[in-house]
Amino acid sequence: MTESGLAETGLIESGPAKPATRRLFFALWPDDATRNALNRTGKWLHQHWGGRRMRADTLHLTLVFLGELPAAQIDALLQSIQDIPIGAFELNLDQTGHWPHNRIGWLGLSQPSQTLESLVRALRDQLRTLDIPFDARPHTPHITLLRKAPGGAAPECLPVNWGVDRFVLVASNPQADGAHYDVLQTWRLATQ
Ligand code: 2AM
Repeated sequence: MTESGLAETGLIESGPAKPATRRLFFALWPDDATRNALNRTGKWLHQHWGGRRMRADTLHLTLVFLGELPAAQIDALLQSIQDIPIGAFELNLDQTGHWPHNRIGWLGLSQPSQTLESLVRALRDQLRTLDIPFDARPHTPHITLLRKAPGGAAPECLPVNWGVDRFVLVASNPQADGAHYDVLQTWRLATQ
């Protein structure tokens, strides 16, 4: 009898159930200095806009949101995503904002970044080729710093400069204190 068959009969103890799907997204994941700077901006915005601050270890910029993917397909996805021929680049995060419809307080860009858009486009192209569904709505680059924030007048904010040299695939684990994120794999961008 197979192990799972034995588990069903109660002859052996089964381990913790593995999730059938995982909630995934590609993201830019900050280095420690950038994370600290983003977290400082989060604290500052929180003083003005209230709400719930995102934990420092969760701060990221989503590139492509995949949503739930069968766990059995994740290894194939990790092996299939190819390096992207885009060099490391700088993001000047100089724009704060608050969206009343979902009460998110965020940090983003006053000027679009062509390189960031190319990176998102290249990832989307690969996912289409692999026939993996994703959220294809227009990409609005932002780092969520506050949730459930009432908002208010926008305070002056120091910009955060982020030297981007990699992107990651992340799995989200919902928990009582908010989502925890596992970085499953990192792809480096070419340094000049
Ligand atoms: P948000 O911070 O604006 O909510 C994990 O949920 C990450 O994916 C978050 O950064 C979230 O953005 C982003 N995301 C993008 N599209 C999403 C969607 N359709 N549902 C949930 N999260 C989404």
